[in-house]
Amino acid sequence: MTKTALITGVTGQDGAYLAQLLLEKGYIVHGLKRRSSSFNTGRIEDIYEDPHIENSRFHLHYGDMTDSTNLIRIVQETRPDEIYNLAAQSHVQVSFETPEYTANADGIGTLRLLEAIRILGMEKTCRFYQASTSELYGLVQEVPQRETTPFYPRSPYAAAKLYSYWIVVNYREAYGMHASNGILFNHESPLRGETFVTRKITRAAAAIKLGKQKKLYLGNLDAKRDWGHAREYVRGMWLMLQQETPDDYVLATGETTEVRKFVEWAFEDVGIDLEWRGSGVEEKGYCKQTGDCLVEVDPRYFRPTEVELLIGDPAKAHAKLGWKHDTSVRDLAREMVQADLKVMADAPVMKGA
Ligand code: NDP
Ligand code: GDR
Repeated sequence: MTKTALITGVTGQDGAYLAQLLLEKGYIVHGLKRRSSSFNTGRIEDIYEDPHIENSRFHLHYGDMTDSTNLIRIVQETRPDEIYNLAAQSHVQVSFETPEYTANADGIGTLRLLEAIRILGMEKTCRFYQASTSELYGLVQEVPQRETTPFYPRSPYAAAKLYSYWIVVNYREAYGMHASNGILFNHESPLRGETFVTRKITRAAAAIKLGKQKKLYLGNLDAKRDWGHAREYVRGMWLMLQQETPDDYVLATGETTEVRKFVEWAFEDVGIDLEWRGSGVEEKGYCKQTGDCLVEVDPRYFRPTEVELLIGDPAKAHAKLGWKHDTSVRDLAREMVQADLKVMADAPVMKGA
């Protein structure tokens, strides 16, 4: 029988990969899309179908995680077998600027969706995936981080996601819902938002190479992240909802890399040799041997509280879901740089640095 899925956050990085995967598997896919004054469906252009064509399997609905009645109506109309809750204000630094909105969309938004399922009496027919995050671990308590590691959120974003994590566990236990948390470590791709650090770096390296940008300013270069490929992580989301019983799983590569290393790789991949100049207060950043510094640290990108080290242990997902990552972080960087060289070739010269 054809399954129906509802994806919130379908216009984001993960939403686009997940929608594609589910369509390939024969699902009917409904996506929640925010009204925006500018175009926000670029990532799903390839799978978009004209709603007028017969037997279309991909449908978009206007909605917002801050609007209960709209969520209830969309769940009622679409009657999904599976809901993937990916919508969120997902930028950690921005959450310090917009903490209340982040709590509303990323925390209470999850509750609104779970309540929609309950109000419609779908607790036993609709499976639920929650986009939980390695940011829950925050201040290091244990490495590598696994499902049993204590949480210590370090941002309004992580605190809002902590609420969502626990409300999902609670609804599972209270109402017998098939609701699972995927505790996903950072995952990137050519579709990654331009202000997350990997994409900011690969985009800038490409633009600098093509003479369209002069300099890249970054924040904390010492932070370490466990970076995997988004396409592989959405498969893990799907696998969680195919299990007989719901549960919570870490998806990670088990390898961690400094932001500064990612910078070195990206510039290496566009053929620019950089060397580190200065140290301590003299610290200047990455410069060309003969002259200008191309990458500099700007404290405006430091966070009030930082998550210094993330490295995940995906053993449970390996054993129970049969999930594992394939793409190494080095290959991921290469793929993103190659994609950005194409994107930036058609881009105008960037204003400012
Ligand atoms: P993106 O930022 O790329 O996408 C977020 C999506 O949520 C977009 O479609 C966005 O819409 C939508 N959205 C934001 N606010 C609202 C709202 N109020 N109502 C409805 N939709 C909204 O994130 P990713 O794809 O990278 O991540 C997907 C989810 O997984 C997020 O919840 C994120 O927090 C979480 N996560 C991500 C990880 C990662 O490394 N990528 C790791 C762990 C968890 P629009 O396009 O209009 O902005
Ligand atoms: P993160 O991703 O906060 O881990 O959240 P991000 O790429 O924003 O930052 C990673 C690390 O890089 C440091 N950094 C910078 N970050 C940004 N954005 N811009 C910079 O200029 C910069 N310079 C250094 C950061 O301080 C940080 O340590 C992502 C999001 O996708 C979340 O939604 C998700 O939950 C987590 O990953 C897992």
